[in-house]
This record gives sequence, structure tokens and C-alpha cells, in this order.
Amino acid sequence: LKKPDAWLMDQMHIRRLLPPPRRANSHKGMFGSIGVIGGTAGMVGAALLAGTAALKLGAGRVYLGLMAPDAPAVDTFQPELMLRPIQDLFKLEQLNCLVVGPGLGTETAAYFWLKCALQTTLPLVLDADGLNLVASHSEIAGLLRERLRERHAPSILTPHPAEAARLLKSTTTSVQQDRMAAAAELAQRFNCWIVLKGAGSVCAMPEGRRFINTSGNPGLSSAGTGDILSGMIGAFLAQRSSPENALLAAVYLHGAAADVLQKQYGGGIGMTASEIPNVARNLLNQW
Ligand code: NPW
Ligand code: AMP
Ligand code: MG
Repeated sequence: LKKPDAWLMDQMHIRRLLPPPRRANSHKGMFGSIGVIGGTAGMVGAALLAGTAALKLGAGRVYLGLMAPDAPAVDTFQPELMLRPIQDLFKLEQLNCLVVGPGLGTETAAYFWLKCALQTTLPLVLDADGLNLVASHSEIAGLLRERLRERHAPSILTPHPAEAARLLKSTTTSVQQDRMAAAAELAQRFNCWIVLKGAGSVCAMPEGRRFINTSGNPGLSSAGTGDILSGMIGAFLAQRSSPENALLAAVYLHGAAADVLQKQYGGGIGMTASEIPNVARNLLNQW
């Protein structure tokens, strides 16, 4: 029998990958700590969205390292988030994973922090500008690509089609023409777990297996929904899911939450990223 080119993701499959219900005597230390690095001036919200998503999907503690010099000391809408200078995140002993990229920007300091993150032995989610830095033509980008390929700890890359095109030195059109091939090429080239986002996200594993997501809708085509996804993957990594389970569960649940919202509105217009984590949390608890 020929092996299938890709497996379709559905609720039956995904519910088995979710973190188990909590024991009566549990405490926050059991659910892991996550560090999010991003949020340059003008895009602080991207890091806040990722951090909030991580909290709502069950991470025990969420630390944010923000690039913006005038970043707030607290998010008054989500005061559970611990906002720290980026260097302080690297001094924390109990971090279980890092998410690097939401609103990170592409200044010199951003390269430096990404290099520090790649040097850790923590599972890493790279999104948005984290990917753009790796893809850039600058001298240090070559070193970042090498560090990424040689990491022993798992790295999950979550490009949208334009970010994938930058990483592959290709065009968005050609990525979209063969999304399965683009995702597999990225997984192989960077020795990473890949989520190639967009309608029917393609998830590719480093050893070659691929999955196609069946949840989600065009309501997700709005600012910040990708930042939410990176925080959701981080939440599952912090709770000790394997990279494969973390990304499959987060991708499916993210889309399923959008499907619930679309039904509520009677359409996808005007869905906002901030609405997704609460609904995803409800599904996670109910499934
Ligand atoms: P086009 O227009 O078709 O050529 P960028 P970004 C393409 C932060 N954010 N199918 C499309 O290209 C992020 O975290 C901050 C096909 C589109 O124009 C990043 O750090 C927010 N094409 C930073 O902004 C909220 C697709 O990609 C181009 C596609 C830049 O990230 C917003 C845009 O990509 C944002 O998250 C698809 N499915 N999806 C905040 N509140 O602080 C995307 N494209 O140029 O990489 O810009 O994704 O906005
Ligand atoms: P980003 O472009 O980084 O903000 O990520 C957008 C998120 O929304 C990804 O998870 C995409 O897979 C998802 N998304 C965007 N447009 C659609 C669509 N038309 N159908 C399903 N999912 C979508
Ligand atoms: Mg994005």
C-alpha cells in the first residue's frame, strides 16, 4: 500500500492530543512556564496576544520580554502576564519553552535576542519577525540559520505563505501553488516542525509526515490571529506536550474556536484575534 501524502486533522484525532484534565491537587508549577519575546514599538500588542493565548490555554506562568523601550510594566487587561526586560527571561530557571517573534521587529537587538534563544536548550516557537530575521540577507542571518538547523531542542516554525516564501527565497505564489511541497521543504531544510498557515494549514514533521488542518475559516484573516496561534502552541509545549502534539492540537483548536465564533456571528466578518483564546479554552475543557 502507498503511504498517504498527508493525514487530515479532525476532532477525533486531536482530542487525544490535548493536555489531560487537572488533578485535584495540581499547582501552577505542573503546567510550565513560557517566555514570549517580541513586541517592538508599534507592535506590543502582538506579544500581549501571544502571552494571553498561552495563559488561556493553560500555561502555568507566562513571562513577556518586550522590545519596545517604552513598553508598559503591566497589561491592565491581563495583569497575570509578567512583563520583564528581555535579558531577565534568560535568567529564569524554570522556563519550559520560548516563543520568539510576535511583533519582534528587525532591529539589531532583535537579531541578538533571537541568537540567545537559539542557543538555549528549550523548545522554541519561531513566528513572524523571528522568521523574517532567519530569512534575511544580513550576515548574521546565515549564522542564525546554521544555529537553527543544528539545535538539539525542538524548533517549531509557523510561517504564513509570505514568510515561507522569504525562508525559501521563493515567491508567495509559488508557495501557494504547492503548499505540501513548501511545508516539507521547510521541515527538511531547517530540521524543524512546520506549520504553513492559511486556509488548510499544512503541518510538516521533520521526518516527513504531513497533516492538513480541516478547521478554521476566513474570519481568521485578521490582524493578530497568527500571534495567538504561536502562544497556543507555546502553552501546550509548556505543559510538556511533544512538539508534534502541541502544534497539531493548537492549530486545530485555533481553527475550531474561529468556527464557533463564525457560527455565533452568522459569518466571519469582523472576527478579532482577542476573541479566540476564550473560545479555544472552552473547547479544550469540553472535549
Ligand atoms: P500579499 O499582500 O498577498 O503580497 P508580513 P505581518 C501575505 C506583527 N503584527 N495567503 C500577504 O502578502 C507580526 O507579529 C502585529 C497568502 C500579506 O500582505 C509581525 O511581527 C500586530 N498571502 C509583523 O506584525 C497585529 C498571505 O503576507 C503579507 C497570507 C508583520 O507581520 C498584526 C503580510 O505579511 C501582526 O500580527 C495567506 N494566507 N497571509 C499587533 N497588534 O501588534 C499573509 N500573506 O509582511 O510578514 O506582515 O504578517 O502583518
Ligand atoms: P498570521 O498571518 O500570522 O496572522 O496568521 C493568520 C492565522 O489565521 C493562521 O493561523 C492562518 O492559518 C489563519 N487563517 C488566515 N486566513 C485563513 C482562512 N481563510 N481560512 C482558515 N484559516 C485562516
Ligand atoms: Mg503573523
